[in-house]
Amino acid sequence: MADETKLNPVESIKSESDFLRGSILDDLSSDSDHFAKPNTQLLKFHGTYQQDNRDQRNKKEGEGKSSKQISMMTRTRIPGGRLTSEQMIAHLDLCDTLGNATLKCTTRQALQLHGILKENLRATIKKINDVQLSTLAACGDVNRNVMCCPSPVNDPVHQEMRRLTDALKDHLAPRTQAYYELWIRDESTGEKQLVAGGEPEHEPIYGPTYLPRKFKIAVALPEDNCVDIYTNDLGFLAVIRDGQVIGYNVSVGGGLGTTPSAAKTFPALAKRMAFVTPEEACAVAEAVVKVQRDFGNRADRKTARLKYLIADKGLDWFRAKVEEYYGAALADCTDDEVHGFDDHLGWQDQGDGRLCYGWNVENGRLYDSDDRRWKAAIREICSQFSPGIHLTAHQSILLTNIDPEDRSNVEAVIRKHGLPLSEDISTVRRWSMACVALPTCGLAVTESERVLPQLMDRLEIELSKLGLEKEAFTVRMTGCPNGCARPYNADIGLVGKTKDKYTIFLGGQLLGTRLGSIYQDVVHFDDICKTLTPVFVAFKEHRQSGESFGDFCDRMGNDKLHELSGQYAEV
Ligand code: SRM
Ligand code: SF4
Repeated sequence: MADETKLNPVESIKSESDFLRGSILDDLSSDSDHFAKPNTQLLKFHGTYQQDNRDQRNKKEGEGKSSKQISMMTRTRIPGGRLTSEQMIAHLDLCDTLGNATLKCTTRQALQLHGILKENLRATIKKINDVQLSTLAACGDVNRNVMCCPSPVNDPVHQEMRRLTDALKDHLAPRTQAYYELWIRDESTGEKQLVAGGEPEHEPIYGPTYLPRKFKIAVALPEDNCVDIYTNDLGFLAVIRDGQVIGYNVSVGGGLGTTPSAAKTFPALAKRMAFVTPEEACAVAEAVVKVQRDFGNRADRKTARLKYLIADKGLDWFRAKVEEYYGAALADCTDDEVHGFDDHLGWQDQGDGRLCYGWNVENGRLYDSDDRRWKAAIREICSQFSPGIHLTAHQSILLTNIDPEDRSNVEAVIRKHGLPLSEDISTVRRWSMACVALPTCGLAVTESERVLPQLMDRLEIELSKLGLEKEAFTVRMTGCPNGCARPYNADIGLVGKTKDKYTIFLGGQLLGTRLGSIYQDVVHFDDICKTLTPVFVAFKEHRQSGESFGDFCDRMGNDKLHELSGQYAEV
């Protein structure tokens, strides 16, 4: 058990780092293929993780060698997932020239490059900044990429939500000049500079040790919780009257990471705390961040997220502290609550004479193989039609601002490169997603992204035999219990437990408002489909009219589900 009086070592790395500099600059000029350990903690704030190729690691160990093939992952922060064709092409160029030739659309509407060698890291980050994007605060103990519904509709509601997303991103951005010095400034210009006005550097919101842990925000609307608002530390759910956003219901303390062996850890959905007007939202977000900064656990990183502070002290205490920091009492939440979810896939009218195409990218991975050429297709679409690119929280892409006359031309490019249209994909695959896991993620205990497509092949057959192929439910897989593909509130969550084996969670919900519970533990990958099939039969036989798969599993409860599926497994 962590000593609650002793600060976690990451805290001194932060406090001694001179606002996130550490000795990264020295490491950058050395010949070594990797960064020193303390600097790897600081690099996260700059949007970079040091990783090693786990496939290669196994191979080398087999040959009796231990050397690792080290490279960096860089994550570009893209508020609300909105970027231009040029910015997308710049990332494709980078993955081809300096990365591992793939690009990952993440579950938080960002982009990740993998396989960047240390010697190319500066050029990579510089190029991302050259196209007006940034990796600063994409990772680390700060507010990260702010999520927002990616719909391109330009009504007052979406405009206001986009305004708030950008305002939160700016308001909570780290102020350190370290990022500029390390990655952007011309190397030849010499010494560290003081910020404008010659003032010593400081972080007005975070302070020198930043937050105890990562911090995540999402902005959603009741009819469309596509960003999974309640899995975030802080959520803003739009309250709409007469077509205008009059304010937001603020939720606090969501987070999914858990360590099954540590009972003190758990996934949690955020709790609804208060109502704020659009004008109050940024200042209240700052107050929430500051309360977590001052009272969050800095001894034990396993229990340092905001959800543990709220579980420990209670929501009433937390709200009172936020009001104290904000300087005024807050109003109570309105009755407005999440009641819909849109994955935005397929053709949609933007409402301004233009079209948007929601394009399903399986598990968010863009690559070119002999028969499927994602990168080539996107390049061609971006160069020819110059659409806006909006990334969804389900690892997919919306192509926006398409001239209706180009609809069939866009489809033709997609097909030409061997790719399915969203309309060609089965419902179960459309609603599935997997985290990165092997070979790059250092925390993975099982495969995820690389095996989910095979499981989908099997589930498609079984669901169609049962006539359930049109049922919409979420299947989300992760390679460890950290929950990066948000499996715990999915209808079916598959969580890597130990080599090739998964814990199956059932009973979450498409709307993202309920956590599932463990149905069966330590199931081999090859047995997942045959474990789930009797539950599908039970669902078909005993569901109530219109009931979703997750709702059915939740209503039945685990004992009854096992009893029923036991009967059907024998048939
Ligand atoms: Fe995550 C750590 C990938 C969304 C919870 N996550 C990691 C790391 C950086 C592994 C590490 O620490 O060494 C993974 C990098 C793998 C790689 O090779 O790229 C990683 N997380 C991802 C992404 C790329 C998954 C994906 O396939 O899309 C997502 C990037 C989002 C982004 O653009 O910012 C990603 N991670 C999430 C989410 C979902 C969300 O935020 O909506 C969660 C659950 C929500 C939450 O935060 O609780 C999530 N990731 C974690 C955790 C557990 C945190 C905790 O409180 O315990 C870790 C481990 C940690 O922080 O110690 C983690
Ligand atoms: Fe890695 Fe685990 Fe996150 Fe998957 S869930 S990307 S295995 S940390």
